[in-house]
Amino acid sequence: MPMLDTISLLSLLPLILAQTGAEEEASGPSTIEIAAIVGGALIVVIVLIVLSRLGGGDDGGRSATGAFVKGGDPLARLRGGLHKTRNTFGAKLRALFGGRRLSDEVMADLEDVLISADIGSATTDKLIGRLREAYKAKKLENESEVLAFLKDDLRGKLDESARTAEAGAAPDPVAMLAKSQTPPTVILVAGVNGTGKTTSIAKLAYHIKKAGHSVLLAASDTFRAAAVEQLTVWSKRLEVDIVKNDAEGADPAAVAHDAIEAAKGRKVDYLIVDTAGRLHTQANLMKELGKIKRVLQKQIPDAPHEVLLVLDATTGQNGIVQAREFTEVIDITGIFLAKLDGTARGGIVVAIREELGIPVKFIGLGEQPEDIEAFDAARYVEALFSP
Ligand SMILES: Nc1nc2c(ncn2[C@@H]2O[C@H](COP(=O)(O)OP(=O)(O)OP(=O)(O)O)[C@@H](O)[C@H]2O)c(=O)[nH]1
Ligand SMILES: [Mg+2]
Repeated sequence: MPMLDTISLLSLLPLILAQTGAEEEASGPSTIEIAAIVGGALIVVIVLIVLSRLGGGDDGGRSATGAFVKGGDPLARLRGGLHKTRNTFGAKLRALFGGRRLSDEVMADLEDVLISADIGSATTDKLIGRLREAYKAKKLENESEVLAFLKDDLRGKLDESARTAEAGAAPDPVAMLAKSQTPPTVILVAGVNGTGKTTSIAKLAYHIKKAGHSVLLAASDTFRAAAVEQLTVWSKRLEVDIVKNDAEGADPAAVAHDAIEAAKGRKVDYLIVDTAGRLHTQANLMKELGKIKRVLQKQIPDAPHEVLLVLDATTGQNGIVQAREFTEVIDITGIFLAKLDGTARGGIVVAIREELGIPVKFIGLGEQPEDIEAFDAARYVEALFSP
C-alpha cells in the first residue's frame, strides 16, 4: 500500500511541476519539459519495481508442459513435474472405464496400464488380486468406486506411516532427513554413474540453507576432475562451503575425513558427501564406498545419519536391480528418485517401495535446485489421478 501511495503522488509530479512552470512563464518551457520527463521516468521505474516484486517468490508450480506457472494450487509444481506420467499413466487410468462397468475386461486393461507405468508385475498382480476379490464380494462396481479403491491401495503401498494429509502442501524436504542430536548431520550420497547424485545434493543443500541451517559439501567424487568442478560450481551458486582436493585421483575417504573434521570444527548443521558413480560389479569402488563410511563413523559414531541412494527414474526397473545390489554393500536409509519429470513410467515409485521396502524420501522433478519434493504418497496419488 505505501508503495502504491508513492506511485499516485509521483504520477501527479509532472502535472505539479508543469503547473509551477506555467506560473513562472519567464523560465521557458524547457524546465517544464525536463521536469515532466524526469517525473515520468521515475514513475516507470517504480511501476517496474512493484511489478517485479509482485512476480517474485517461488510459490508457483509448473504447468502440464513443465512451464513455470503462478498460483495457489499446492499440487501445481508436482503435477507439472509429473506431466509425462500424468499424460500417459494418469490419463489412461482416468479413461479406463470409458462408460463400462467393472468386468474382467476392464481389469485386464487395468493390468496393462499398471505394467506400462512400470509399477512392476509382482506389485500389479497383488493389486489386481485384491481388486478381483473386492469385485467378487460385490464391494466394487462403478468407476468412482474402483478409482477410489486404486487410490487407497496405491497410497497404502507408498505410505507406511499414513502420515500425510490429503493433497496438502508439500512437506519440507529438510524435515524428511534424519537429524543428528548434535551437529553435523551427515548425509552420504551414492549411486550408479549419472543418476543425478550431484544435482540432487545441490537441491538438498538449497533447501537446507533456505531453512536457515548451515551446510558443507564434501567433494568425495575424486574420480574425475570435472566432478569436483561441478560440485564447486554448485557451491558457488548456492553460496555454501565445500571441502575438496583438486588433485585428480585424490583419496575420496581422505576428503570425507577432512570434511567431517571441518564440519565439526565449524559447527556446521549438515554435511553432504558426494561420491563417484559406481556399479555394484566394480568391487574396488564398492569397497571405497565402505571406506568413506568408516572414516565418517570414526569421527562421529552414528554417522552417516542418512545414506541416500540416488536412482534415475528413467531407467525404470533397472533402478530396482541397482538398489538391490547397493543395499548388499551399504545400508541405504532412503531413495532419492531423480528425473521423475523425465519419464512417463512414474509408477516406478510404487515398485521401489513394494519391492525394496526402502522409503522414497525425495523426488527430483527437474534440473534446478528448487525442482525437488519430499515424497508424499497422498500428494503423488492425488497428482496422478486428478484431471
Ligand atoms: N530432468 C531432470 N534432470 C536431472 C535431474 N537430476 C539430475 N538431472 C540431470 O542429470 C544429469 C546427471 O546429473 P548429475 O547430478 O551430474 O549425476 P551424477 O549422478 O552426479 O553423475 P556422476 O557423478 O557422473 O555419476 C545432469 O544433466 C542433471 O542436470 C532431475 O530430477 N530431472
Ligand atoms: Mg556427480
